[in-house]
This record gives sequence, structure tokens and C-alpha cells, in this order.
Amino acid sequence: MTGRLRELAPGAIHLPGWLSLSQQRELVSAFESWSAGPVPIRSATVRGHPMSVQTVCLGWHWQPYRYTRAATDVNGARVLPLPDWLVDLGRAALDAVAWPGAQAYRPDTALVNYYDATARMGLHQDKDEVVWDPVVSFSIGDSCVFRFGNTESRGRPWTDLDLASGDVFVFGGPSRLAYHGVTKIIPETAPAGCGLATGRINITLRATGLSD
Ligand code: MD3
Ligand code: FE
Repeated sequence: MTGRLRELAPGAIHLPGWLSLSQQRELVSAFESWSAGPVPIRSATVRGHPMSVQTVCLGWHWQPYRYTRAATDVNGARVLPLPDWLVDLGRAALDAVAWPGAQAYRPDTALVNYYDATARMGLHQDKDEVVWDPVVSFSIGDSCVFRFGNTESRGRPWTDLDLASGDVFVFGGPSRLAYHGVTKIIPETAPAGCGLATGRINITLRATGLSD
């Protein structure tokens, strides 16, 4: 199922409904096994407070505000490798939005977020990576209100849009350092057959630019 492309800003491209329901179910079932560990899904602690979002990482472990191979803020275990099939899916998504050089994309980490009905993510920039290759995002389950801001500050202007189950979003080029966040989960909007009964999963593929 391929939706139509919408470019919100240079390098910020929304492709609604790109994942099929069976791909969404596969990602949900992978999420369930990733969440079990060796590093269990957890809420990262930021300035002494647990985030409302829960995150499990592949390839590299993100903790505020750096990437490590081992989850030294959780249980010290090494995170699972980033599977090739997920890298391939990221490349295919870049291809689908006609991203230049899609086939050369080499993400080395995925951050997998789970939002329950009350979870949020405040406006932030993702700048713990050392290279500015595009971020590819997949959404599954309930829709959210996604706030896409500007690169200058947390303030306006911003655009609010719904991200729904199966949507792809690519953030690269001039939009790579834009402020963004999730202001609300919209309960009971997950399509039947997506594999997730409640809440929202978001998977972001990234290239850290780090090496061991
Ligand atoms: C725009 N996640 O994990 S994904 C995050 O829905 C994060 O869970 C949100 O922000 C979520 O850091 C939004 C879309 C996204 C990811 C990375 C970006 C948007 C971005 C990097 C730069 C600009
Ligand atoms: Fe982010």
C-alpha cells in the first residue's frame, strides 16, 4: 500500500500508509521479542525523571545523551544487533521517497519507542549522532499528533500532523536537526490487523557515525 508523498520542509518527507498490514504485524512481533532483552525495554531517565516513552535499542544503545554498545544505564548487557532486514526496509523506504543515494544508506542503530495512551515526547533535536544521514521513521498502532518544528528553536513555527499506523517519515538534509516531538497519542485509532492492540510503536533508523 503506497500513499502519496508530502514534503513538509526540505528533507522532511511523509509517506502515509507505506507499510502493509502484514509488514506492520511483523514489526510488532519483532518489537515483542526485542523488548524481552537482553536489554529489556525501559524508560530512559532524563535529568532524574523517567521519560513517559519506553525505548529498546538495536545496534547501539541510546542513553541520555550518548550511544554505547552496552546498556550501562540498564543492566550492562550488550544490545541486540540491528538486523539486516530492518536496514533493507529503511533503504526501501528511502527509495520510496526518491531519496538521493538511498542504496548507500547504512544505518547502524534503531531506537524503538513504545507510547501508551498517556505518553508524550517533548520537542527536541536528535544530535547525539556524529553524522547527519537521514533518519527513517516507521509508525505502528495508534496514531499520534507529531509536531515538526524548525531548526532554530523549540518555539514556533511548527506544523502538527497525525502519524498513523504504516506511515513512513524521512528526516534528512536541512531538516535533520529540526526540533520535533509527539504531543499526544490518539486512542483507539490503530487499524484492525496491525498487530498492536493498544498504544503506538515508532522505529527510527539512524547512522550514528560511531565505531567501536
Ligand atoms: C526529525 N521519535 O526517537 S519519530 C526520537 O514518534 C523521536 O517516537 C518520535 O523523536 C516518535 O528521537 C518521532 C520522527 C523523527 C525522528 C528523528 C528525527 C523525526 C525527526 C530527527 C530529526 C528531525
Ligand atoms: Fe527525535
